[in-house]
Amino acid sequence: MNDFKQILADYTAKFNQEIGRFFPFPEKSERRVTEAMHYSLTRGGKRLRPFLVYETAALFGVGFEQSINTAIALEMLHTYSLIHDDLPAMDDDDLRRGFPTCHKQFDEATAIIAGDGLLTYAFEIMSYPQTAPDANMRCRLIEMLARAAGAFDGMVAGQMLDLIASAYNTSEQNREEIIKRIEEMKTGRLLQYAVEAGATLGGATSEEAEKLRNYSRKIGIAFQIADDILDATGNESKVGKTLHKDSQQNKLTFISLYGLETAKKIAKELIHSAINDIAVFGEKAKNLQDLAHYIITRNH
Ligand code: GRG
Repeated sequence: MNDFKQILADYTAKFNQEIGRFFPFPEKSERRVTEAMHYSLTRGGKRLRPFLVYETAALFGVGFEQSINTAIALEMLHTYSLIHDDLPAMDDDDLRRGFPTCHKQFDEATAIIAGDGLLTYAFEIMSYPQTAPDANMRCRLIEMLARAAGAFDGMVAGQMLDLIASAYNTSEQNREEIIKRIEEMKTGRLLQYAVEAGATLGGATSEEAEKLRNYSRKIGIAFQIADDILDATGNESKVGKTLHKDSQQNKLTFISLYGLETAKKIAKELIHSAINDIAVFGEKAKNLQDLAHYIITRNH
């Protein structure tokens, strides 16, 4: 596992070095928005989604340079969602990744447009020929990203359902369904996109893509359970954000549904099964398997 942490740290350092070349910072008054975009993108972040893109594409012999645009675009889109989620109208957070949130560092209006800027820029980057030389493949990657992030069963839909779910007064069975839908859309879809994009860049067969999709669905749920556990029991300085918000805001979570111990058990079983799903790729899938394990053992 220590080896894996080093592998992730090495990837993160390499990924972070690439960010600069996407930020020209024009000498114009409006550069404040690019500064805010860059600020949020470069203050911490585990880079799990980029790493998933890279490692999945690498299963098929695709190198760092060929996956970096997709990886950066996805991290930009993820960062936009965090900036907007932290706003007073949503989760109202002062701390993100151990630093002041974008609206605290700049101001609310700047944070809104910095999120918009990152979302838009993500799609611009996806359209560059360097993202994938084949235009049809680029189109497919862009459509998949838009769907994963969007309002029809995507991340935006998940956020909407999350915002209104605490008002629901429904049966246990419905609560379970609602939580699963929220998490699948809000957190799961971008993680799934990371793996599907890697598989697309690598030209995976439909059987290979299916194995990877199963893996990504399972790690997505386990990731959310781990996030809920960190919110309930984590160390605020390590996690880098304000904790215990789920219970304060009466959020539906896997812990509120199953209790802490059962939630931990479910996460472990999911990870075990996800690791099995990609065993067919042999030794090449070791980093993806270690990542699955890391997801439920991380402390931030
Ligand atoms: C505003 C449209 C819109 C969507 C927001 C992602 C999201 C939807 C809200 C974030 C709330 C939250 C804490 C979700 C739990 C899962 C999650 C996305 C955690 C953060 O991801 P990490 O742990 O973060 O990969 P880092 O900082 O490492 O990138």
